[in-house]
Amino acid sequence: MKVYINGKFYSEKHAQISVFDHGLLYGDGIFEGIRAYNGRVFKLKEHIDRLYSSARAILLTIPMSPAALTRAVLETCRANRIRDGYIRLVVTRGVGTLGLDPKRCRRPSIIIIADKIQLYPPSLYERGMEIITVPTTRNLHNALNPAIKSLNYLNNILAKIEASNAGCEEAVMLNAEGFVAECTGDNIFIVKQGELLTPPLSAGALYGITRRTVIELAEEAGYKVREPNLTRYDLYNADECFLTGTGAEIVPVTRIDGRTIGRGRPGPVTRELEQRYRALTRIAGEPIY
Ligand code: PXG
Repeated sequence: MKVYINGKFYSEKHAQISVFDHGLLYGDGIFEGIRAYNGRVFKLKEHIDRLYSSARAILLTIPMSPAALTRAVLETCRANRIRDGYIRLVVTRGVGTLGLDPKRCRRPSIIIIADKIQLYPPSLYERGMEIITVPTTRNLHNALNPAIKSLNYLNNILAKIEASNAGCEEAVMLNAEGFVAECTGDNIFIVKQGELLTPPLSAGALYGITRRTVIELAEEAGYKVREPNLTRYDLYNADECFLTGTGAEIVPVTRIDGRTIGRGRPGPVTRELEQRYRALTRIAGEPIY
């Protein structure tokens, strides 16, 4: 594997970053998780745009234009002969000193890793996932805004541990008001009487690129999509439920907090959207070669 660090490629063994990098010392940085399908990078522009939006929100100037960074992502895919895979794009505040002050960090570090993707087992997509709401609430907008895809993922990791301790793969995170926000690495949707409902971004979710794509696909397919605040009651009484994310794509959910959702099997709307999403990933994206 060849890893891109600040304009150069390193072997896996030599791909190293300083212990004084504020990405490590303070989680001071941002990232994107991107997928390649069939020799194309899916939704690359959207991921690059979100990375620059995260950077702006934390006052980090990426020392490279979006066009140059796009070229670096494609070059990293080529260097690793990627046709289908997973790309992790990381920008840290850079090497500084012990002490929070980001002014001590002279230059942000840019890292690009292109690897194989680790997927959930196929049986999970066939049968559906069981999820649980957890005690750890989503970060407040005024603390660490959930729209920032920062290197500080402890909020999500704590929720993931809580789900895992309860024998579940994913956690539903509520916001401080008790409304549904999202899961630890996925957005959440329900289907109710033929309509698609997903929490508004103001409820405390990442501006998910898969979420947006699924909304567009659903509207094309003739479904009405709304973004109201949702409570756990709405989840329990849904006809169908599914999660969306770059890594997971569309995951059917069949049990929430011990309640069976719909008929306890992945529903027809979820299946239709899965098919439409898969069809899009086969043809769309930025060509690598
Ligand atoms: N919410 C959170 C908190 C996320 O981290 C999503 C929603 C879905 O967003 P996208 O834009 O991907 O549809 C994410 C994305 C991983 C991994 O390695 C995690 C994500 C994406 C890719 C890989 O677990 N999270």
